[in-house]
Amino acid sequence: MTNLARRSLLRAAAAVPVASALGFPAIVRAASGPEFVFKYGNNLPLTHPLNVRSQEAANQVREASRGRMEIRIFPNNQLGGDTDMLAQVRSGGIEMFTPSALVVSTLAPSVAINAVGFAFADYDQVWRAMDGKLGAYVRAAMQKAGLESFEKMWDNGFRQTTTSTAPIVNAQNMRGLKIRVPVSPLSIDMFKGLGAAPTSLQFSEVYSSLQTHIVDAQENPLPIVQVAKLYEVQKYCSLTNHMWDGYWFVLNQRAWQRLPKDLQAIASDAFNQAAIKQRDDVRKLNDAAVADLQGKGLAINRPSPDTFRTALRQAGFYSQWQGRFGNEAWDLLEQSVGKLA
Ligand code: X2X
Repeated sequence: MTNLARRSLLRAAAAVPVASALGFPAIVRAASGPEFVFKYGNNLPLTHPLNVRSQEAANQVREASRGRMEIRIFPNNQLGGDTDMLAQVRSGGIEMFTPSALVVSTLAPSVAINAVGFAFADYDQVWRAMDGKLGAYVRAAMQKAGLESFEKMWDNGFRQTTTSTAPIVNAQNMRGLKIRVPVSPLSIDMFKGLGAAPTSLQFSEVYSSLQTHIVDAQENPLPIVQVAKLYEVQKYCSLTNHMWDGYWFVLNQRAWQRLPKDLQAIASDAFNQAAIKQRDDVRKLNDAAVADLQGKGLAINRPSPDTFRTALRQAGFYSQWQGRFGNEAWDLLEQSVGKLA
């Protein structure tokens, strides 16, 4: 071997972490790149805790797999809207996606059960259900629809209602309200049950639709109102807490099954640990969000849930969705939140 070649090899060896340099394959892997590259798409701005913590998890996977597995993140609808990314993760165009349960329900209706209107009263109830039997039930339904998922849901939050017209003080104020909702049959049904005029739009279209008054209202957790700057095109924020929404970290089934078991374990551990940290991030954001959004000009009010629940019962919303979800899922939900219908 010439001196030049020896010096080049030594420089390459020096560039690889010592622990890896002891095993020749690490140098070969570093040169040849990862064995598995997963593309992960989501619909949130880079600053949302979902992106912050998933990047940490991706870094952990790269380190723990010694470069064998790499996860490339495409945030903020870079790969298209929710509907596009859901189709891509099913087909294998991408390997990972974090749809709201509301959006996955277009594939498997029971997945939206965590979003039943005014069901969960607080996060204790949410995590007892979603980290327990109800979450396991939903994951099995997604698996039947061809989607694997990590055990721990990521938090989107309790959804609140913003408008450009008037505050929402009671269910009566919902009547005729032109409100945007995600691409979600349950969301459409719930707001129709309240007498509103809901329109399903991709999240990427929300800001411009509010700005041009295609719709006068939207509903989202406060951290989303903050990171998507929706306060710039809305005047009122009514803390309706009308549903809790979470993100499932879903994976293309064939891509997941092709992963060696050790890499499956590394990825699951990294993303489940990141989910718990992200939940705490969202809780802290929510604690500070009301004051922050008031400072940005939103008028905040806190309506009582009573008139909304009564309106939904009178519209037959709970009994109708108990029928759609089926008694097994509905009973699991009521074990956490009490009687709804
Ligand atoms: O589309 C929405 O409203 C959002 C961002 O909350 C979801 O991903 C469902």
